[in-house]
Amino acid sequence: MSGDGEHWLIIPTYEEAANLEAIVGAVREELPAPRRVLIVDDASPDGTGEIADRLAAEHDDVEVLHRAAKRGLGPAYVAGFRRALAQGADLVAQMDADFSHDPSDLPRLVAAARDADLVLGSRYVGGGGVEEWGALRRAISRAGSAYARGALGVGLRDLTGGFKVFRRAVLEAIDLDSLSSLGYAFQIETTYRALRSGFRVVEVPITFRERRVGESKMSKRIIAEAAWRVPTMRVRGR
Ligand SMILES: Nc1nc2c(ncn2[C@@H]2O[C@H](COP(=O)(O)OP(=O)(O)OP(=O)(O)O)[C@@H](O)[C@H]2O)c(=O)[nH]1
Ligand SMILES: [Mg+2]
Repeated sequence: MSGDGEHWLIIPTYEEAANLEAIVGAVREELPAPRRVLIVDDASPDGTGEIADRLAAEHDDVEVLHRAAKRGLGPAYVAGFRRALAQGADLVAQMDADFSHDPSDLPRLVAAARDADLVLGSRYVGGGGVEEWGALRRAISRAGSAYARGALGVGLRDLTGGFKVFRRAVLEAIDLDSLSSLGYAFQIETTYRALRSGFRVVEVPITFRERRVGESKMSKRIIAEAAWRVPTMRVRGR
């Protein structure tokens, strides 16, 4: 199978035309080989999908999954996970396209997956942090992780982050079909399911930075979704 043993990286994009070429260039330098970079674009109106196609044509290790409409980060990741599994991925990493996640952290996260099943890039363990966020957004993010930690009864510090590395077995075990969360709740739910399935989850410190360019898509709706979904995850998990 073509993808055997490969390190896959999934980058979901919506209106990231200003970031995409630079982030793909950076991750191609940092992600340990053998590698495959999968861009999952939801028909961005700003031409991100066309840039992605050009990058895929230029580089053998880059491919694109086009989705017909913007349907949220969670479903975009599920589609990407399926593609990676179908093609034999061994490790599947995920990160944002906007440089909030530092490509030079990739080797450390991938290395941590040698002794863990799921690696979380974590802002809230020693050595991790957030730059350039105002007090309000910091408070919301920390409160979100604290709330989820309490409600789910888990010890992890950063449950809402989107910089993660999964071993293949985790994605096979967590029933991608029944994941329906769109935003932060999606990140919480995949990690929670991994824990419940008995996988070893570790946190590796990262510094998160404000997006380099482009509009913020964080919304009250995505926060509200996480707030009401977290208790339902626990009930389902019993
Ligand atoms: N395919 C797809 N990608 C998305 C969607 N929503 C967000 N993204 C991408 O997912 C990643 C994280 O989204 P962001 O908009 O950066 O979310 P955030 O980091 O919480 O907020 P800001 O950086 O402030 O906008 C980025 O690479 C986005 O382009 C979506 O509906 N579909
Ligand atoms: Mg962002």
